[in-house]
Amino acid sequence: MKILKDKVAKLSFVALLITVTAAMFYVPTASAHGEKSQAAFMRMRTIHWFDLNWSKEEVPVNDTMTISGKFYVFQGWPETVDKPEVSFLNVGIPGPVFIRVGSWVGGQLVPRSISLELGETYEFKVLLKARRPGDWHVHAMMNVQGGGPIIGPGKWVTITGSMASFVNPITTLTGETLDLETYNLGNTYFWHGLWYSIGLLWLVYWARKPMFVPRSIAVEAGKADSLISATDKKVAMGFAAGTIAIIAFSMASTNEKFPITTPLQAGLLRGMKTIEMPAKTVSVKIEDATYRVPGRAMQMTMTITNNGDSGVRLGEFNTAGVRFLDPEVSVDESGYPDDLLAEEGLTVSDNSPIAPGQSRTVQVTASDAAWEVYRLADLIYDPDSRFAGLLFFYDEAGNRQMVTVDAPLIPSFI
Ligand SMILES: [Cu+2]
Repeated sequence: MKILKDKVAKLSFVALLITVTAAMFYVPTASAHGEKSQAAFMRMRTIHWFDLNWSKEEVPVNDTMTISGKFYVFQGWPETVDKPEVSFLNVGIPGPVFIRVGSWVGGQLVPRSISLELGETYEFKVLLKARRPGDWHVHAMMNVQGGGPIIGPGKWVTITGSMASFVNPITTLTGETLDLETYNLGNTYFWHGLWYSIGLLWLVYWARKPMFVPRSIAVEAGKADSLISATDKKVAMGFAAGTIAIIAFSMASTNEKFPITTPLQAGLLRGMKTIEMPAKTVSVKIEDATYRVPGRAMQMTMTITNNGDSGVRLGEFNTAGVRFLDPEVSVDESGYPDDLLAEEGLTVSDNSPIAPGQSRTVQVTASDAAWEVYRLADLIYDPDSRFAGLLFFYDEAGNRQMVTVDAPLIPSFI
């Protein structure tokens, strides 16, 4: 009996070891970083990112790359997200694995928060400089005050080289060239070290003598005054005067060394330049839209009217960064992230060119694993079952036009 018990104990121990070891070696790679868990309707009804481009997929340390593209600020902004009157164009990366050398909206440098208008389309660019080697999922993103982070599509970018060689030089208006990676570090360490030591010195001065029980007894016996000698008082005065002297002296010498300094530059940037989108010649009416639960697709019945002078075909439906394409009409050449690109995800019941002046009602199905992987299917849990997205139509000459759609999205159960 005892032998059996021992065996069981031994085996359980081995099993435990194997489990722990397996857990240590199992490192799941996260392929999305926050956006999946956000409410689906919020992702579909806030900012639509499109025409995104990551200039490189591999960058050595100290080299730069850009993320550029456009974003449309959806007209039917959700109530629970503050309007993007104070927003900040950010990048979603795990810490400064890149540094942001510059970011622009409509050609204007935007180091500060900006004001965006509902219903407008903007062009943006972010210039990044590689700092830490590794594989990083780089997102464009917008922070909205009172709303939170609105995360754009992310793409994997590899940084090669060594972080030790990273430099961040800058030339000030006083003509000095500095490396922001290390600038002023020694000075910061010195002053913190100095004041910390002075604090310790003060403690050590008193802690040389017995600190607690004898002092407590002396105070209770009414002999508290005997605990602080004349020398103690002198030392205290010395510390006080010394502290004030060091502050006054170092402040003066700092002002002498850096005679020109400015306050922190801050404040909202308004009046951002928008893109004038070409006048729309296609109008779309969503008759109804449904999605199956569970399922990987959504269906729309839409009436498309072509008021232009060239036949048009529907090439793409884009919602929450997921792009559903009809390969007969539109093919991605930008290297868009695979997990968000449904190259053959868009099916139109009749996608022959709609002639000028003609109107046609079609069934459109947007179907891809991304619908489930990016949890757009989780709209079923949202308090507002409405979707929004971008439709891209192409005329015979290949000109593109964007039409925004917005309608209730009704679940159907199997
Ligand atoms: Cu990510």
